[in-house]
Amino acid sequence: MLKLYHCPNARSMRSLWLLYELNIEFELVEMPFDQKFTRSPEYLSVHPLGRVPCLVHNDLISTNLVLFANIYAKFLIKMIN
Ligand SMILES: N[C@@H](CCC(=O)N[C@@H](CS)C(=O)NCC(=O)O)C(=O)O
Repeated sequence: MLKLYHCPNARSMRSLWLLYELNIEFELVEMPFDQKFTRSPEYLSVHPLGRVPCLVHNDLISTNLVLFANIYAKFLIKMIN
């Protein structure tokens, strides 16, 4: 299943909105918008720059909102249909 790492009040809100709009099933990992969390060793092992959004699907990790919005969403729609 897809997993979205998100912080409230960050640009990852757009990824969250997109997944809800597309009605895609995903697991939400929400953390405070605070470097104690975004730069924790645990999160840096997922996203080495410690940024959100981060979308994980199997071995594919998407860390760029623009890429995600323009390309990955289309890929996901095709994959799901
Ligand atoms: N290139 C990334 C940039 C992501 C980014 O800078 N996110 C900010 C939130 S808006 C972030 O994660 N900041 C947390 C930090 O720097 O600790 C994208 O377009 O998605």
